[in-house]
Amino acid sequence: MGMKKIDTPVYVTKPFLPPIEAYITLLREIWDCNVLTNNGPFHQRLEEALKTYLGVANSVLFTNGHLALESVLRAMNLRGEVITTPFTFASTTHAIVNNGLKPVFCDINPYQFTLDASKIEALITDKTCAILPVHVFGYPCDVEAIETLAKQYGLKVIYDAAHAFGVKIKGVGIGNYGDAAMFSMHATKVYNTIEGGSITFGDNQLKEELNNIKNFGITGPETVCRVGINAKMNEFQAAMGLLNLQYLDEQIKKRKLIAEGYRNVLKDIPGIYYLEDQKDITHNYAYFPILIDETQLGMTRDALHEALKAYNIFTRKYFYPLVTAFECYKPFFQDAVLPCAETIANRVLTLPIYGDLTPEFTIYMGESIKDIIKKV
Ligand code: T4K
Repeated sequence: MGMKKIDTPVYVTKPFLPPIEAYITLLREIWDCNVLTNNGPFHQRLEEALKTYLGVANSVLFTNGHLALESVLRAMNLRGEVITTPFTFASTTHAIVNNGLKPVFCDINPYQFTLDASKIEALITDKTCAILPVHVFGYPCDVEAIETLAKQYGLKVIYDAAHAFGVKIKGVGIGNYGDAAMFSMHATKVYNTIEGGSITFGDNQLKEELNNIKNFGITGPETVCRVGINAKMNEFQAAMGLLNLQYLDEQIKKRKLIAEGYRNVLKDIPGIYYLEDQKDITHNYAYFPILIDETQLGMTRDALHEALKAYNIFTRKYFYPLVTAFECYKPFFQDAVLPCAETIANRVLTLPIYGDLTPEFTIYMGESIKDIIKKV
């Protein structure tokens, strides 16, 4: 007799939605004032609210995280090579390439899966203009080492903080590091504006540039100063964002319980490794990545991923394959030396984590995995 299985599928994430009545109240305000987009009142309120929540000097909103990242690279007028990580979502690299820049891939460290800061310097050439690290899964990069290098070589640092909304280093909002940081507020994230993105930064000049780029380069009713794009956040997104911000701390607390639950059940399973909370870091529990040691577990990552489906658990292989293995990049990056990133990509699995999951589910996860390995 097998164990009892849950009857509804559990996916890697489930978007947070506020009570519908509360959203309808805000929708009425949109109906009353008839401004649907183009820097409307909710947009302005959300920009202020995010500055406070993230503890940053500036926040410029975008319709999604990807266009935010593309826009900030454009605003900085970069030319040449950008050192970045292959262990990320395609968006990071696409933002570089869509700006006519060349990505140079640096290996990651095996502990937090972020850029291995000790390997960056060897990749710097006279063409290097910037470093684009990713706080992957919400775990902070080695911001101090990166800043030291950037200062020494006069490079810009733009953090892809897509996963890191609300994360703090020694109490300082993670958006304060580097020349700019991009937060994704996509439905699948800890905090969502349906789709959305924000660029945070210190330099006030960047604000005008970003606002200009995201609105076609328009500077006045009859003037267009540059070749811009349309990447504006609309009022429906901004209203959702304002509302969701009220629930965020509670959601993060619930996620923390899930992370603790997982650690508790997984600690006894040889061959499964997970990340611990780090000293001095306020985590957001955006993702729960695990690493599979095939020999110890007695099965591969892929086999576990498949087997869990029979238990109605749908994990994801974030981030496999590496960006350098994608069809559109593979021919150009055959020579990149990325042993650690390759190992991690081959072993990683991200488990479901979101506020609506119950601690009981983490027990079910442990039992399911044990049931699976018992059978191999
Ligand atoms: N940089 C990094 C490092 C990123 O990870 C991302 C995005 C970006 C930049 C770009 O930011 P955005 O432009 O997206 O703001 C998802 C997200 O679409 C994407 O935002 C995210 N990273 C990436 C890691 O994950 P997919 O293709 O894996 O999503 P999808 O549709 O398979 O959704 C995952 C699961 O979530 C589904 O199995 C079910 C559930 N789900 C999803 C959606 C959208 C729902 O239940 N309801 C929903 O509405 O990319």
